[in-house]
Amino acid sequence: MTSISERHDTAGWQAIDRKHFLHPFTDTKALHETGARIITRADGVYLWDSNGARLLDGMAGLWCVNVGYGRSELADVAAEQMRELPYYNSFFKTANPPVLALSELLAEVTPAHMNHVMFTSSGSESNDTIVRYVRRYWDVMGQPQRKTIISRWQAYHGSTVAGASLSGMKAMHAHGDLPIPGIVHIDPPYSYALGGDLTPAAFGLRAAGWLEAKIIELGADTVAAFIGEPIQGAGGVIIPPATYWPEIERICRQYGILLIADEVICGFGRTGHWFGCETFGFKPDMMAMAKGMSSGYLPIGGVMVADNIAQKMIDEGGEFFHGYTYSGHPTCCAVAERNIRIIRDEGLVERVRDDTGPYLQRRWRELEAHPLVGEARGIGFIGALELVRDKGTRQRFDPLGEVGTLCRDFCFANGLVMRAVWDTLIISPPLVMTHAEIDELIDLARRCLDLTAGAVGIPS
Ligand code: PXG
Repeated sequence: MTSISERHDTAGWQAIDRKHFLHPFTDTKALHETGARIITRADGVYLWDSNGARLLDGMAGLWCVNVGYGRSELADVAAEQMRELPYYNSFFKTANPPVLALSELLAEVTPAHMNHVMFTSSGSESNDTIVRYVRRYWDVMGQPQRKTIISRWQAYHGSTVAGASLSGMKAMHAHGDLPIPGIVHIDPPYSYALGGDLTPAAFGLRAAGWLEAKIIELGADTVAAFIGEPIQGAGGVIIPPATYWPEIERICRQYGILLIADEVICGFGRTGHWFGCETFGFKPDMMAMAKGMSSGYLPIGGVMVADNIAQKMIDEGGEFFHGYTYSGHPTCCAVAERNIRIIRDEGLVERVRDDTGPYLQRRWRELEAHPLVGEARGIGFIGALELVRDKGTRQRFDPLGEVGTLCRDFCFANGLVMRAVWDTLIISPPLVMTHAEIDELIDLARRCLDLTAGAVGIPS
């Protein structure tokens, strides 16, 4: 049997795309003018398109292919599990071996105080689950007036109704009358944009103070939780100063509100620890997970719950009326379990922490010398470049986003996948990337920065 990708050539696939396929987050009319890029295969850190062009994948798919492409053991595990038990649910007092093996392994790799997990099929579903669980928890605690969840502008927590409400993207809110009631936002710890002349340490405390101010404004006994990505990914790789998260944790404890970490991007090694909360030194009450949990090989997500909260809900909560057809899907769980064992057994987290992460960060910061780059920042295997008109004053291009898109398009045309968030270029490569591949990434990025500078008339 020939593979699906051999059925049509590029033009044939693009014709079907125009006729039938509505892409996520896409101006469909504009896409129809250029035609979609058709990705047909991948191996290691590389992708190939239907014209045979090779791309170095600086984004690990969409922040998720942590173990890299072409892991035949994951394909084998999926095939074996599909033959044995492709699907069964976990409702009505049932479970299956893969969901239990994965639950046990997650308890091992997540922070020590978290030992219970609910499963979902995506990061959005994980955050929706958290909204419902948090509100139910406060009901069980006899404080049903604690309903409000505080999030941050430029956060990304998903695209479902609750996920998009938690997200701090105004353009998303405008589609669908969001946020839903009971979700409010504070400014992010975005030093480059908001830090002015403050030292990082002072800015971190100031940004955490915005949470305290919001809690006081709302009335502490109405606030259920604060949710944040340890590093805000899709909002532009916003890396908080080291003082931020410990102060956020102190404030949450002082006012008795739950602290939720959205680990959908940071989880499973990206920051050089298993979870971003460990990199930044705080202990969340709940964690949203997805993406790197299965390295994207199959859709699966989950919510880890701290022991004291899980125990309260078990002892006093009765039935929690929540769950999905695919919560604990045997095949997805089997693949996720093997994926996490690969990350652990190959020492990928330690490699990113001690070897390739520091190397990538050293090379990445060399790009700050480029005339277009106002700041090159990153931790572990995540990074961002701020493209600005004037480095001295941090003056941005007008209109915002055009130059970022231009640079992103040069990247694609020259064999590199980077993502643009307005004029912030970001990377999140597979955790298996080698030193030589990092060198290739930096060379390609520099070449594309030069092409972008040339196109906007800035000498490089
Ligand atoms: N939380 C975080 C931190 C995310 O980054 C989600 C939740 C939602 O996950 P699902 O699986 O429902 O997509 C995400 C997803 C981008 C981009 O353009 C980022 C995400 C999704 C789509 C696009 O960078 N992150």
